[in-house]
Amino acid sequence: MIRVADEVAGALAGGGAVVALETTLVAHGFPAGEGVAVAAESERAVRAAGAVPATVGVLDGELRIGLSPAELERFDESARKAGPAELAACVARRTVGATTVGGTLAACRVAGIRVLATGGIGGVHRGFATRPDVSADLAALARSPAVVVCSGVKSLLDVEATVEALETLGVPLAGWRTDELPRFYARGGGPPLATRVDSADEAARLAEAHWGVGGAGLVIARPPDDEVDVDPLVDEAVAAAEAEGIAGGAITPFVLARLHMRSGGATLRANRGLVVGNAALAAELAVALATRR
Ligand code: PSU
Ligand code: MN
Repeated sequence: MIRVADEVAGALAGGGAVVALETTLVAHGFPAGEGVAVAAESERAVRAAGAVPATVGVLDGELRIGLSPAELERFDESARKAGPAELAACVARRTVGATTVGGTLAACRVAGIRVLATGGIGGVHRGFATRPDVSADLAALARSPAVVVCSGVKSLLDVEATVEALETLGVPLAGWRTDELPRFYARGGGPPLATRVDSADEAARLAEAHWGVGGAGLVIARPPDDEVDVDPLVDEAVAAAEAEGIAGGAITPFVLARLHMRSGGATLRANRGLVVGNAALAAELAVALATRR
């Protein structure tokens, strides 16, 4: 049921640096075709920093850890979004499963991968008090010993509630060269962060310490290099999703697509830049962890 690509298996066996990458953003976070290009660019960024990329997804009844360029092409918008609760169905029914952060963390646990990169983690959705919707990314973080490098929490979520939920679950949240949580498209503006790391080695020491005291997942939040001010557009897109009755796992792809359209492509460029930048930082961190061992 699980197939680890030879290159990834070799790196793991030799104690080398490996970075897991998710495929939900490939299939559902970008317009058709562009997601695959972003994935390929992320893989190149990981390699340039001296680590091996392990892009994760379900294909032909197997949870695949490490994909060839041809396999990556199969993650188009027809793929099922696969969080921890959908993985088994994708495997059993041989459906193409594009793994979310939570789904990708399952692969990290079985393969022993300690670092994952993404754009933004899922979290507590706005309006959760009347319509509960909390991403399975959070519970997966609580049980997976891995560092997730991201640009904070997507501002279409309830950012403050997400930060509280992470604390409840015992998931440390540290800023990359910042004392304030980035909000995906914006470099700052999120809640203040009690922990900050300024180098890959410092991040590696924080992760090791967390695992050493019995912890599991942790989050390193890196501000995007180029920010775009889209708060009013986010509010509008979230309202449009609600008005059109979009619910559950379809909310994030709907809102992202609408933002890409309404911002004239500005959010697309920002999203692409931050995903690739996070992959590069995750690789540096994976190298630092491998060096310390
Ligand atoms: N970051 C992006 N685009 C995305 C996502 C993150 O830039 O599409 C995805 C991630 O895969 C994350 C998922 O795990 O959204 C969370 O979805 P949900 O809220 O339905 O759990
Ligand atoms: Mn959800």
